[in-house]
Amino acid sequence: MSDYSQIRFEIRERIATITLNRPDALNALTLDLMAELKHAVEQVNQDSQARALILTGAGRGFCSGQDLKNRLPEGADLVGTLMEAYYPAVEALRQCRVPTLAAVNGVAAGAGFSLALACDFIIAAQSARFIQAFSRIGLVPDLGSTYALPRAIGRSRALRVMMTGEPISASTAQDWGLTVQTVETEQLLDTARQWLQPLVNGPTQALRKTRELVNASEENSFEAQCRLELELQQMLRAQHDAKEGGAAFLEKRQPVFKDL
Ligand code: T3D
Repeated sequence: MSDYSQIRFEIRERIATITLNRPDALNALTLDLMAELKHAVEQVNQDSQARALILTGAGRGFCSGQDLKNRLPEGADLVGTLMEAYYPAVEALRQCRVPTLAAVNGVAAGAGFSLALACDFIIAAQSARFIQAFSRIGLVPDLGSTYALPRAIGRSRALRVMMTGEPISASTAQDWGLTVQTVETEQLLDTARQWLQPLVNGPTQALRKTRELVNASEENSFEAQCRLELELQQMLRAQHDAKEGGAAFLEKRQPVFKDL
């Protein structure tokens, strides 16, 4: 599957970009779109050139969540279908081989907000809005929002925006630490690429293991976490990048990292 119909995909100058591409519906999610998203993330994992991933949306929206004009019928197996068709795409983003950044160009609503939260970082255009739209239509947040949002902005703020459905503006998102930067809409993708440069040049494997450690810390005791840190440290010390990093320090030069 490389002829995508619901997304656009490119890898340029070591950065992969996946653009959700249903602008007329503000990039609402469908089974096909989620299958294409998962496939594209797998392509990134397999491409040794790719050192970072940007997820963004075509047109004026980032993603409006589930396509409300194209839902599973009442009585269908929502759990089975979406765990098979939607969850793997989100999990693929969360486990991506390279650092991931959501460049939120407009509204991110419902499960579209959840998709942004599945990325390591979010940069928002000034036109961005983040809406936990679920309660507005009598549903609970899904696609990982109840996991990721309280961890990102704290329980009270998360409950507030989930229960009220009130939009979070780009400036509030930055104040709350949800986003790492806010930029003019026209500069969003250039800024995202620049922001990612240190990570593109960074030790990809160690960066991925850092994310793995932070995720594991949600469950581990302090002792188990310290042990896991050292296990990963021991593994990394035997790899090219840690040897190169140490040598570059001693030789007073920039390291050239290669490990995938
Ligand atoms: O039941 C299940 O399937 C379980 C799954 C749940 C997961 C979820 O994600 S539930 C949450 C689903 N999403 C929403 O409830 C958000 C719905 N959209 C909105 O509330 C608003 O569109 C926005 C706040 C996102 C943006 O508002 P605005 O005023 O900027 O744009 P608009 O005029 O409402 O929308 C523009 C077009 O996009 C419009 O099409 P039209 O009428 O011009 O042909 C609108 O219908 C379409 N659109 C927007 N969101 C969706 C959508 N079409 C399909 N599905 C959407 N989610």
